Amino acid sequence: MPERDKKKSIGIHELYSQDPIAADKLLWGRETDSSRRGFLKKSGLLAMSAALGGYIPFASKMPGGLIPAAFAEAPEPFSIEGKEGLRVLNDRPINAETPAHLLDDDFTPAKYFFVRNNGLPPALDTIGDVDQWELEIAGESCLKPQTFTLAELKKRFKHYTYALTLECGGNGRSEFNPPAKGNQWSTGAVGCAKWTGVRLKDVLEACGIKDDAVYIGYYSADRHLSGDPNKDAISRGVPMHKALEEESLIAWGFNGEDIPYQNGYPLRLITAGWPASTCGKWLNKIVIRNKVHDGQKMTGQAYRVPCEPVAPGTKVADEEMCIIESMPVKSLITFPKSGVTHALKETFEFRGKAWAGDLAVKEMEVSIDFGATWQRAKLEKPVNRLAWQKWSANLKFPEPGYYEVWARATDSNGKAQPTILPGWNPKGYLNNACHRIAVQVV
Ligand SMILES: Nc1nc2c(c(=O)[nH]1)N[C@H]1C(S)=C(S)[C@@H](COP(=O)(O)O)O[C@H]1N2
Ligand SMILES: [Mo]
Repeated sequence: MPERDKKKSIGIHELYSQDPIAADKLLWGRETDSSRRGFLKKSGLLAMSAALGGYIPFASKMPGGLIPAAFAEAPEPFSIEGKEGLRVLNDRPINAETPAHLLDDDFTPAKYFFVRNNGLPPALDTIGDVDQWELEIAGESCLKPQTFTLAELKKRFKHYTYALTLECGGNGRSEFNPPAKGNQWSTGAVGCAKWTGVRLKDVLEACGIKDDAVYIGYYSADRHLSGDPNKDAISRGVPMHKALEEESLIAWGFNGEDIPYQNGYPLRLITAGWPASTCGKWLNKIVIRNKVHDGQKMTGQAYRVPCEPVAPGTKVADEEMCIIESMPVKSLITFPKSGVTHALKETFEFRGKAWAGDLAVKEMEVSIDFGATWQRAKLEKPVNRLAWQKWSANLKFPEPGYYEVWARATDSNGKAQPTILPGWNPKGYLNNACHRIAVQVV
């Protein structure tokens, strides 16, 4: 490629990654201030239209400081055994998220299911014969502690299969400001697969639950990053009422096959609708506790948010942080891929997924004018409780130009996703802001 063309191909995207303030200045004619709308100077508007490849019909409605979705995505090289097309955020431990357009399947295939590891997974060759994999049930509130092999679990208890949505509590963290430490997930720490296993409830009841039981906790075969063999990477849990739900499973099956290695092969806990950190992978022990489980990442500030809302940047004492329970309502546009070019005359079908933690989604809407007006989308029922729901909307655009399609879900309690950002919190959890994609209409 000639030197001159190379230079030209360094787009606004690279500029954003190298110098976001300069990029903002170029696009917006000023430094970022997200509090105003319709501030675009003529020169900034022209520069932005040129960079986006077209006139922006709803420019006056664009919130100030908004980075157009067309620039906000960056594909990166990738290689994790058994995975494809994921965006790798970290390789020690492995953390990789799924681009929205790869979540278009009804149920997320193994190769696209995100990976969030806190430590070092057990080496495959140490897992050995999975029929002999052991699960111990114990804890101070367990009447008859017992150990089952995977073969015994399968033989002794009834099997159940449910489509269950798993989302990391930190999904969306990258948008918080001031930034929160941790994996900078954009939208892709979520997936919905058909999990097969036995009900946690049946196994716990077979081992006897004492009257004073309040919580369960899991222990797993992965190890802490420090390499300390006695330190858990993570050991979390849920209150008894969540543990005893119909859909809480001890699972070995994933879309009819073994659970993928990075997702917890051969056995994992599934308590869907809550932060996926409650779903222990490479599961080898469950304890029934007479107090809130106090394992690794249950205490301090991990997986907790301020009990009362705080101003961005506030330091919050541990006692004022509350454990995250059900995840909030959220949705994704999974088709088309952001950046699509579309002919003006045709109606175009947009589609995606929506979920709402322990609740169902009752309404789905889309906007083509930066959230100024909304149109109702078609929303399907979940295949079972705690499975994500499919939605679709046929859209027409008034004239050629750069658009964004925004999607907004409302849960069965009437709570809708925020259009820009929900409450800031120190660890950057629970960002359920509306997903948006870029669309060029020509
Ligand atoms: N044993 C174990 N279980 C674990 C984790 C882990 O690191 N080790 N990560 C948790 C977190 S924080 C999340 S978000 C989910 C991720 O599940 P996935 O990697 O299958 O997508 O697993 C949870 N269970
Ligand atoms: Mo997570």
